[in-house]
Amino acid sequence: MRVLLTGAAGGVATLLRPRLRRDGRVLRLLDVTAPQALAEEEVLTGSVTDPEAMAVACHDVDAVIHLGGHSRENSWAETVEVNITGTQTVLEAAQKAGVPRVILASSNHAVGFREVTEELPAESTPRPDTFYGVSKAAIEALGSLYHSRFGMDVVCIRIGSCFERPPGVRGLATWLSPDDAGRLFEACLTFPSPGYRVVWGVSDNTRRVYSLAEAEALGYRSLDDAEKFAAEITGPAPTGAAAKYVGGPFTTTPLGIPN
Ligand code: 15L
Repeated sequence: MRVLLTGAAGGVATLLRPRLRRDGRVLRLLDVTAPQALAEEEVLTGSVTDPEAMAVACHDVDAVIHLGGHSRENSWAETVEVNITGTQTVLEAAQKAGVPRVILASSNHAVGFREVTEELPAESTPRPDTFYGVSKAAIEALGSLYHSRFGMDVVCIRIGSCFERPPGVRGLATWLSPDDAGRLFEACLTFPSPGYRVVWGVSDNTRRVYSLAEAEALGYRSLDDAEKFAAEITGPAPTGAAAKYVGGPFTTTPLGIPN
């Protein structure tokens, strides 16, 4: 099995790569700057916005994990080009190459203006908090289109906060631990014929507000809880809009300004 990772030099891919290694599986890494290959990894340099580079990258691939793109707020033009056009380019290349499954890295910011309530369903309709959030809602729509038109399996993961440790007090609710990320992406890679799905990417945190049911239906079982870091995490708890809404501080960040 060969799995293509776009954005392979980025933070989430760096956490995932060692956790997705399996006997008989080759990880093909693609990014604009090449990461150093580990055993059973292939490295390609190129942009997700380049159809030719994506055609080469998708050749002889069984699944794509699309992590490439801007991971924070940026100008509208950059966001459209890299995140939306880039995802369309990835899906088009995958479809043309006959890749049966694509996993798309969506984000909590696609629904950042939904109020924090218990067990927010994964398929809640978009309420983006930034241009970045709009791009994540758009990639979910693109995934739906490519599934419906071409029968590709497409799983969109609305990632909370995927870092080594929960980033701040909000992260105690939104954290996706690296090990749980490995378990979740593995479930998305291997669950038989998922069709089109949207799931939350979150650990089973005591303060969690995102539903786990949709990811658990794919076989994911979280074994981590951010609460074990609670005593070490100092800093102010979110207030105002940052506390009220799922997107936290993204709900007040200036639009279109890189941060
Ligand atoms: C995201 O979508 C970002 O890519 C990441 O950097 C974090 O800010 C995360 O959301 C979050 O909400 O914590």
